[in-house]
Amino acid sequence: SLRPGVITCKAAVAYGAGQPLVIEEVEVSPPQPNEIRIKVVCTSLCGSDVGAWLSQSLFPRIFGHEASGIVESIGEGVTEFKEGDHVLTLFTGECKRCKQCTSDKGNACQNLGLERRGIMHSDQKTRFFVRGAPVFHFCAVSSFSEYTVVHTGCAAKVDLSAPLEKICLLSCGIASGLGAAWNVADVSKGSTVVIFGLGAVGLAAAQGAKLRGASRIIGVDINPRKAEQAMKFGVDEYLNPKDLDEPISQVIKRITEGGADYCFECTGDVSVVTTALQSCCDGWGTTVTLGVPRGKPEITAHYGLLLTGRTLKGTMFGGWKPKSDIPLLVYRYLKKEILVDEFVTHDLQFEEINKAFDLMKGGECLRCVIHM
Ligand code: CXF
Ligand code: ZN
Repeated sequence: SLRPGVITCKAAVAYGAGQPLVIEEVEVSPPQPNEIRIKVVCTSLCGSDVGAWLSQSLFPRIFGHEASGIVESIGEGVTEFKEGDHVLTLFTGECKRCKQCTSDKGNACQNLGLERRGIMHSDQKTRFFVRGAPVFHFCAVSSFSEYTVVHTGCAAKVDLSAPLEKICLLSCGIASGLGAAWNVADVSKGSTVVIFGLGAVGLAAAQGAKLRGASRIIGVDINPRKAEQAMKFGVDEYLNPKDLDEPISQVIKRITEGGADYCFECTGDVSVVTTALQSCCDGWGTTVTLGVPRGKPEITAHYGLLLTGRTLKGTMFGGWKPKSDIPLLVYRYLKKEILVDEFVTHDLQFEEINKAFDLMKGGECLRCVIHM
């Protein structure tokens, strides 16, 4: 006998670091005040899901934070969404009231920002249960479930005509890369850009730089297979640090006459932050970090790199105001101004979700879209 409003459905539950997910029946609580319950339609796998699965210790847990879906039911006080609305989930939300949300300078919402404890923002509880025991959330989204509950501030309503099996990519990775180039670096026409890490996020940053008129985009990755598809996203030249017998920053400084205008760190290896700073030019060279480190998060660099005028900028979700801006990015996709479909390298059924984890771990995909 279920509590009123509870539904049961299938979810992929992680029971331990690096252990294959188990698809099983979960109970999903009804949406609480200011929450909505979503029927997840598609969810793509992001490197951060794999990173957290491999390195964190909060289990059992339902991962997934890059998703599209349809509103199934709404909680008390919800006026902004109705059953049937199409939404993208937001791993970092927007309350529209706090100091961050009311400033146009940033997007780190103080109420609905990145949730790291595996619970819901509003009551510090979970909405998932397996055999009566609570299951932790991920980023207050947990999209590896046929149904999930999110705060209204952690969902963006999108155009009904937009294909949910593609726009799920705009829920995290692709939006983050484009935003890093446009909002954070503000790449200018004719500039030289270096992208460290040619996964989906790095290639989205490359696309953003290209659309701004960058004249030279150099892609760097230790996996030569990453070079294959890089050109269609704007990368002009590929460098593999493993093929070089001098430091990559030295090569970049030489071929760019002193360093790049902009570098983007999209690997999550903190030592690459230093390399990126060393690869941008004196005076105005700017490094933007997008990668999410799995291990030791400390960075080190010679202070002289800053004394000579470089800037190091961090970003979360490409600086986008998630609820306000993401629907507009969906329109830009519908108008064919940005590439999204091209990032989908694999379409998988929900039952095959562990294959998506293997592909991401092995650096063999850009984005796997999981169809629920
Ligand atoms: C990440 C940011 C760091 C924690 C997990 C989610 N964002 C997107 O991938
Ligand atoms: Zn992500």
